[in-house]
Amino acid sequence: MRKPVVALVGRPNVGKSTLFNRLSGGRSAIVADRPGVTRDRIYRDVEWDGHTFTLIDTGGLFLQDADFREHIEEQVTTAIQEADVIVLVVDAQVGPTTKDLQVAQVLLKSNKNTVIAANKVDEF
Ligand SMILES: Nc1nc2c(ncn2[C@@H]2O[C@H](COP(=O)(O)OP(=O)(O)OP(=O)(O)O)[C@@H](O)[C@H]2O)c(=O)[nH]1
Ligand SMILES: [Mg+2]
Repeated sequence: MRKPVVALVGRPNVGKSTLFNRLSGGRSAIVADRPGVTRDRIYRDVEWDGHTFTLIDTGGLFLQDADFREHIEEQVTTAIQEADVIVLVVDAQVGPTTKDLQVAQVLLKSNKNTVIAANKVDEF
């Protein structure tokens, strides 16, 4: 049986890959304190709280001044299409930004079930 697919989506640098590594129990996604680190999507099968699902890490949407922005956006679009549920990851330290709103609009158009995860609440 096909496992449910959950995609982590958000603007750059909000901590999608860090969350992906935490949930998948590995270090397959590269993490760094600068936007545009993740470019290609990554898949891992995850068991969390008694549930098994396939998790997708994606690159950040609306990346500024990058010639690979279009490539990232194509990758994110594919992940959104494949997902049963999307986790919209935001940075609670920075608060809502215009880019978060733009990402939310993309997800609204996709008509996919979406939950928001306010990340980075450990340090204020
Ligand atoms: N304090 C704190 N920092 C975090 C948390 N999650 C991620 N970070 C930091 O935020 C920065 C960006 O993390 P990434 O996981 O690379 O972010 P991303 O959303 O995957 O970034 P892109 O792939 O560039 O879109 C890194 O310096 C992380 O260490 C968190 O829960 N708390
Ligand atoms: Mg990343």
